[in-house]
Amino acid sequence: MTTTTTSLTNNQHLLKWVNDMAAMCEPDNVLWLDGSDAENKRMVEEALAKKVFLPLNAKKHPGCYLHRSNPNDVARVEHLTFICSRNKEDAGTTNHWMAPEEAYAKLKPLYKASMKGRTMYVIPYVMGPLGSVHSKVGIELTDSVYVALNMRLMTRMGKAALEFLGDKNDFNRGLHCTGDVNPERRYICHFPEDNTIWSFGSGYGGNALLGKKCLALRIGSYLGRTEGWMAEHMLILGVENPKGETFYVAAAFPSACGKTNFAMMVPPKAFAGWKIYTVGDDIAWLRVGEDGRLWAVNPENGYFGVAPGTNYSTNPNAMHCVDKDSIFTNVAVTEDGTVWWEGMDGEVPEALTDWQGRPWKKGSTEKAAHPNSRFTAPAKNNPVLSKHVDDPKGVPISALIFGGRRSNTAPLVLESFNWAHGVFMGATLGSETTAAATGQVGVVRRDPMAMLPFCGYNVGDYWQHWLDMQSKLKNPPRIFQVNWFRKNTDGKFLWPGYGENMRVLKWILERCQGKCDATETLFGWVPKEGQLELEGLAISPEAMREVTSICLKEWKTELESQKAFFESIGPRMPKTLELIRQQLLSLLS
Ligand code: OXD
Ligand code: MN
Repeated sequence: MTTTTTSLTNNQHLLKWVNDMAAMCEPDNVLWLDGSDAENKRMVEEALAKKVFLPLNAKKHPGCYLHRSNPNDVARVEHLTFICSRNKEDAGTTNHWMAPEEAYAKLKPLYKASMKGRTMYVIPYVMGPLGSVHSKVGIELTDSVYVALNMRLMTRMGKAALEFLGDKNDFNRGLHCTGDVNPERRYICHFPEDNTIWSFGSGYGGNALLGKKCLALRIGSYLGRTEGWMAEHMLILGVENPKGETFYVAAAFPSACGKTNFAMMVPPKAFAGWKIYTVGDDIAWLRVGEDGRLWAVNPENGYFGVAPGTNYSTNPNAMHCVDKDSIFTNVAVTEDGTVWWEGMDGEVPEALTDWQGRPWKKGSTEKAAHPNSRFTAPAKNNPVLSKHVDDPKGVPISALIFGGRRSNTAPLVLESFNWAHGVFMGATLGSETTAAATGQVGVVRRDPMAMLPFCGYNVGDYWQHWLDMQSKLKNPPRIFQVNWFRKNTDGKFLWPGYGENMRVLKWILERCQGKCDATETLFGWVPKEGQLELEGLAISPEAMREVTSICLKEWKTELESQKAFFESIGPRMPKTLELIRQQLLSLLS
């Protein structure tokens, strides 16, 4: 028999749905989470008792715990992620599709009695600042204490979310069950028309923390189109100049291309008086304000960042974010119980326990931490957190930036000629793949607006929505394309990246303020010689020339290869974008 703690709400729609789901999953207990500190303490104790959490050195990592996932469950699973719209065409060619009735019928038997002997946690949460028109309520039902504790860090959850919801029926219904973590029985299904998510068989963040990729991006992008706003895979940051003026940009990069690093960047020494403030590191919800500008909120309340490569020189602020009250997933640990991952500061320790709990020795050919090992940290730990992060209005966006991981072709920075050309830049974004999703690493794939795995509807309709937004924007942001990953012929990175990206950001903001003119190329505007602030940067003139160069032969190949991608989108492909492609190509022949 199921026992239920007080439900904390009189919302009949919610009570009925929770009862229906509990009747199907048959948990021993249904536990409504209020978000209090006392509740958190109890749940951490439970996670430790069940060995879902392993203790770390409490002096060095106060309030932090280690989680080791099942080794078959370490990343998002795009091939098992479905958009279950009523019409197949509405999911488009870039998504896996299942008919809603087929998906419900397939998953119901898996959920049936799946929580016997377990607790079903009811997690009410808000994506976005409390009291904001931007924000949305979700309820996640999960049998995973790890998921519940992560959701506590990543969202605004508990009683405040129920108060925000009141008695409305307008909430995302998210059902998550860990099952037996069998990849053969793993499904991440989205039902945009029902505002519902059913996730089964994985405990990994992107598959199981339903507020993040599932609601804030896949369902969010669908809601955005229906309601006239945009959900994007973008960081949001504020830049304060020495005069004390702050400007905001939102930037889309594919997974594991350094969004968290960019969002928390420390400007180089030569930029005395410049400050960066983080609003968000992964997702932006964008709306047109009454002033005709684009305004952004970060729907999340924490960071689920990639650990390897994070250190005190690449991202000191992220290191401070994980100083306390954080969860580490699939990292290695030292003999004294401190966390470790490849790319950490200092010497590689002689001996470690690897991400799977096995002894590891320095010099081993295997990685000690999983390449997609993660930290979950509360935003309030961030030393450079923007003071507007809880502002219901959001922040006004001056520039939108698209960036991929490209060893060739794409120059350091390029400004679009106009909105439609900027949309084209986003639509054709290409990037070399990383470990954030399962599959081959290092091949170029098209990742439009860095949303390929996250767009909850037909990408052709999504691009049209982007194009249509222009008519609503009296003061549109300018659109730029950047590439921090260009390599020389020896395969070495040409640009130092990290904090030095501030130099490019400064130019972008000067362009937005109309402070400088630029050089026109066939594919966009680039900085005039001498315009990029290079003081204090050890980069040779040849490297600078190479990293900003546009090779017509490479661009021809690029534009030609975009043809097949555009054709693959099918009948909903906006003609405007194909015309831009043809026009650019014609300039080369
Ligand atoms: C993420 C991702 O975890 O994009 O943010 O994969
Ligand atoms: Mn992401």
